[in-house]
Amino acid sequence: MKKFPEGFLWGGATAANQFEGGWNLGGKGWSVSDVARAHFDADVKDYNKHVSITTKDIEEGLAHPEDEVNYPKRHGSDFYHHYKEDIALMAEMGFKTYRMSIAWSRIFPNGDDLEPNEEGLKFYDDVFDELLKYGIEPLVTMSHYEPPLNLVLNYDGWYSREVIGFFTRFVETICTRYKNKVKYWLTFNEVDSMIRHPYTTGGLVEDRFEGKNFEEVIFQAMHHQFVASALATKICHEIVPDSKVGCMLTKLTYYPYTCKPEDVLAAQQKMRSTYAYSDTQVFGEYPAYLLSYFKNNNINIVKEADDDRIMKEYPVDFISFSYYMSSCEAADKTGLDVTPGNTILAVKNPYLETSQWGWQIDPLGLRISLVELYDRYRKPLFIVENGLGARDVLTEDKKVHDQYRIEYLKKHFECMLDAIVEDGVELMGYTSWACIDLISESTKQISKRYGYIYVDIDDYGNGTYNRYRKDSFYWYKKVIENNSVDF
Ligand code: BGP
Repeated sequence: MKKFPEGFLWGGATAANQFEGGWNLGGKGWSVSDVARAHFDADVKDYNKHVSITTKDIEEGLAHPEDEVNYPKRHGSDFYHHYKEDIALMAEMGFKTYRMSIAWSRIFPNGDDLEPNEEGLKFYDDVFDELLKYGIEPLVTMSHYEPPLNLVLNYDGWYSREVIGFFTRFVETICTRYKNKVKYWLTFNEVDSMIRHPYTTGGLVEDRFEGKNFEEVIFQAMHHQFVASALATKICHEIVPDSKVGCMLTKLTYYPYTCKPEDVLAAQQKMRSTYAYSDTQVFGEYPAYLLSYFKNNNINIVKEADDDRIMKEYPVDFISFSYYMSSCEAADKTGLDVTPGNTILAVKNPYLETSQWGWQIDPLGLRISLVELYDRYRKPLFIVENGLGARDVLTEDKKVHDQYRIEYLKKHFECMLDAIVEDGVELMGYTSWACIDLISESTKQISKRYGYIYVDIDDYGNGTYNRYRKDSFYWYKKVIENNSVDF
């Protein structure tokens, strides 16, 4: 029987902006996610188009503070009031770790405040204490689509250099406060996603940059995040000497559509939409192909004298990533079938099935991704998001028979094992997205469910918020117990 390595960190993942709720409680300020409207996967119709939010969208969001119908993320799954029950359920499944994020606007409601909000700090103290009570190691994302809205409205988000200072103040505050409780940290969730959704990741609203090259704006903001991420790593290591800090990528695997060399080249180039970010954060400098891209596209990044040194001196300790799907790439995509993907429009692979949302299911692609990343970087890897979004049905006796999810996960776990045992990949752990149902990022609805635990609300936030164990709950518990998928 093949087993996972001893000490393998099994667990689950969520993010405050989709799960926590309590958006206006305990002194929390508005975050970008509190006013973000739904953008459906199907809206991404162009291969290179990003998902945009306008100033008008934000104004509408601000004008309707009680609007639960359009802004379900404000209430999430109400972890804010359910954390004890939720953590007890995680413990029942045998979790070794739990990935969550700290909502920046709960600690610094406006982002630029001089003093942190004590009530916010206390909330996460309570959450971490509860986790540690069960021996569950917290894995904390510092920023998961949660820049405080004030930083958008008064600073233009991460485009402003000043935001680096606000972020490092936040990092210093949370590292100091939780230094005896949290050892594993991630800086920016899916750091590469700014190019696909500049608003949620970078607080960039396109219509505020009229007359500017918006791609240059995005890369400037990105540069600030790279510097901030390196500084966060430095701060974290200084305050918590045994801490491990990782970057977090969207691992989108692209296959050549055919073996025509032009298609192979196209796929190789497309893979840079992930690698540009890991190369920079692991090697501490921009890769040559990205510098060429800047040059050829007249993108001029404004840097300060120390930026290159900072990025070089404080690379990440490990690489974490989300993995949901793969796509194909061709030199000429005219006429090829397409399907929605994780904020991309994917080229359909005739060998793969898709989820109910069109995302292509590809367990072997996970093994391929693990090998690619490990061979390229020789750094420990951590899968911090993977799972199946499905329309689950709660039966009258409050059960969810999600055999399809078990099958999806089993195949992915087998591929992880092969990568470890056959390919020698160093994999620290796995946290499935999302261990408890939460609001989907792309649809802003809960009906795209990922959890082992069902949350009884509908797409408009109506319901009891009761939690129910799905069939996959009992299955995952056994995986963790046996440290294997054979039992
Ligand atoms: C990742 C994000 C998550 C999450 C997940 C699933 O890209 O980091 O926040 O939501 O995708 O996507 P969705 O919710 O759109 O199904």
